[in-house]
Amino acid sequence: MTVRLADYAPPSHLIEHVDLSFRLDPQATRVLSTIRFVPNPAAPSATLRLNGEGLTLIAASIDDAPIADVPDATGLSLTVPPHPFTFRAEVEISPATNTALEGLYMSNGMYCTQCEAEGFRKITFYPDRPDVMAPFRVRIEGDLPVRLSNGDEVAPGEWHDPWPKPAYLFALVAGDLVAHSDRFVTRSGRDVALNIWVRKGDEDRCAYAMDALKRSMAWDERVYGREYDLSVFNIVAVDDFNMGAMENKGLNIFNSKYVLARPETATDEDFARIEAIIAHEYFHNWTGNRITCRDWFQLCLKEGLTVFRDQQFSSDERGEGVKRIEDVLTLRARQFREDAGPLSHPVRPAEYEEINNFYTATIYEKGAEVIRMLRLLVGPEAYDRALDLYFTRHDGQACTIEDWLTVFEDATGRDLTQFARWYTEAGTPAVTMSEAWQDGKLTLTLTQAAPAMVIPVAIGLLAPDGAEVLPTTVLEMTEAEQSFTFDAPTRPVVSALRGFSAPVLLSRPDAPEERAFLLAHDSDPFTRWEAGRSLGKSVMANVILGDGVSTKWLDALARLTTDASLDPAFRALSLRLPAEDDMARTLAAAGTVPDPEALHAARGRMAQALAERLADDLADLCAPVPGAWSPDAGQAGRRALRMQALALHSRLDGGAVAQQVFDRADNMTEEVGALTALLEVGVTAAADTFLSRWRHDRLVMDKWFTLNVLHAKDAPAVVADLIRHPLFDAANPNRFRAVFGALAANHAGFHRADGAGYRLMADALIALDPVNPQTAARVSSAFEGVAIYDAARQARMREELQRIAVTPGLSTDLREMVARMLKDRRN
Ligand code: B3K
Ligand code: ZN
Repeated sequence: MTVRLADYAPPSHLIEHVDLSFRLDPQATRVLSTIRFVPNPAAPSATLRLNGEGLTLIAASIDDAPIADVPDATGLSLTVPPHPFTFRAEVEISPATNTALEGLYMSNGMYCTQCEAEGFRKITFYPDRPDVMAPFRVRIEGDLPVRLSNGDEVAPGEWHDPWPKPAYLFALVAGDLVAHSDRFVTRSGRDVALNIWVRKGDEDRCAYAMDALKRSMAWDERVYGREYDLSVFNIVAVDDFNMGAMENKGLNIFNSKYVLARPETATDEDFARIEAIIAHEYFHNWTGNRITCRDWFQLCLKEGLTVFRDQQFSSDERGEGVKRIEDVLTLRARQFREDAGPLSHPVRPAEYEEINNFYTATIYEKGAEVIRMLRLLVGPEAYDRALDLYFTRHDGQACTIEDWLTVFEDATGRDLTQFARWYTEAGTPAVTMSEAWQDGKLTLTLTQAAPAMVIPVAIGLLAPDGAEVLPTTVLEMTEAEQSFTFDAPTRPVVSALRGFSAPVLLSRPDAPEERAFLLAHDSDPFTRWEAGRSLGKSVMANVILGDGVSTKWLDALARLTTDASLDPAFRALSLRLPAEDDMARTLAAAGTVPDPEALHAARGRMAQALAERLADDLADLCAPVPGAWSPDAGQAGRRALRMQALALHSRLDGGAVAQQVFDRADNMTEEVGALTALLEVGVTAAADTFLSRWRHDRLVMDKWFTLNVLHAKDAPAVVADLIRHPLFDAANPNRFRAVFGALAANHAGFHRADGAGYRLMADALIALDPVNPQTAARVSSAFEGVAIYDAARQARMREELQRIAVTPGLSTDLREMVARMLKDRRN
């Protein structure tokens, strides 16, 4: 059934209070609910519709009078009195057989929940929509020692959450768990107990997440003036989880992958991601929980804002320039890709079949970009004022994007009617920039297609000696074509879209010399890196056509890589060649059909040429990182550069140095880096060593599965083998993604001409769908690039999508995804 924003209607009833009792049992958990309903004067109705799915109704009553109404497949319709009343129900559910991991389910003997977006209806009958908010009291009966829910614990296994919340923020956990505990005193003096609950044996992997949590709490007080509002904050690590983590009020539930870390088991990237996700979920306490969404179309209200906040936090903690480049890499790899294909949708969509399919890069990452632009346009002080107003005006409410924009209009006096298009228009705007220099004046002309968006284009001007003659200045584009003029006695070089000031595709006349100049001189880290990236892409395009690898590019990159005055993290990022998937889309946008094998070969030739060019410097660059191991950004950057250099070195010595690094590694970053370098040059024995070292560690084994597929010469053959491995478990989302996410990420392997990659992927999705539709639907976006490839590959991909589409009993989740991808017929 299609759900439309235009059909939104307020709830017929509001809730004063909810009381829940759980009698836990793997196959027959009883849930008793007592709900005090009050008619909503804004939408009076004599009937009340409650959502409910897969529930066995034992008994129900209204004001103690038993009801005879019978539930249908999606809920229960009640005839209700015109005054406040109490609804009671007892239902039975079976957490042990809930493999979809939505609602109440079990993971390694522990009970846990996932309710966002619509999982609460699998726990009991309820108006499961975000604009119905209520305080909850929860009692958990059972013999498990640790029983947790939202809010503060009022008696053992009994919890009270005074903050009204929608059902999607409800959580329950029960298990034989141990806590890593600490405290945080808020700036107004509230003493908060902090606990990270894990399975026995994982206690020594919690310290970093705890540290990140305390830094997040302090940062939100300092930067946004937001304090925590309960006396306890619990985090639980769960092995079977469909996504990264969940911001349930006072009880965040995390995929164990984004909590557990020790230097020997987690890479620097894992540490950075843990820090960002811990912050993200914590920040939701204000942007999501205290102020929530009126309906799921407004999802970006909480997600875009919270991603923006976690990006600001990581940027403050780890350094702005490098963080921005990393964020743009993710944005382009995921969101630009999504926006260029059949799954493209606006930041605020107008309709959906299954809301879980809309937890996308567009809602999250583009949603954050829109807020970044807003802040750039109004300035940081006005942004802070608007946010203060947002928190005071809307605390305790379920809001819309209109509410959000109105706050900015009221706080700044600015009209945001045109800016609001960023929320309703799908697709990545294309901007062209041309320049003319005459009579001591430089004129920049910018164009965009209709309808014109508000696009902040940050620029700087550099003199021929590299000195900055115009510091960063924001040009505000509001029309289809606009010119801006600057005094310039000598012709300057334009550094454009500094800091990636807008999520657009900027094209400029091709001028390799200017890009080489910017790569050498630009003071803005993003545009400097971008200059190198676009040079790299044009080199790759030429290499595909049979050219040699440009020596100018090699020289420029070698100079930058060996410039010890530059941040190693920046050098490591610059040394990373454009990804094949990114390059494929770049070629397609320019009208060339990408050939995955040719692309892979070209990238390999560039890496080989780079290794040869840097031969004399690689030994130095591969030298151990000095000092005791620490997860900080400085050391992580040094390790990143070292690992890049090691991969190049392997191309010259067949992996000899990488093997030494692998054998001696005392941290996972270097162990994985060295293994990657070895696999890339075909030394697979190290993968066996890795397996025997780590076979009992589930999170590290996910890495082993991924690396084997990602660096395979013949990914489909490797995947076909791995899914028969005793440690493969399709029902565990981390393991499934470790293999099939990696298959999709191995560009040449997935797109193998005979279609073996497509077939394996489709087989896996068909098999997973009845078990876990959410994860199946998520991974199916592997096919979203369908229309950019040659006719034969397109036909093979469509054949597989079609085969999925006609599978009997397909979930709404996967059906919607496949139908959208099959509609794509642009070629
Ligand atoms: N809000 C959750 C995501 C829920 C996904 C539901 N399919 C995590 C987050 O964004 O913080
Ligand atoms: Zn979020």
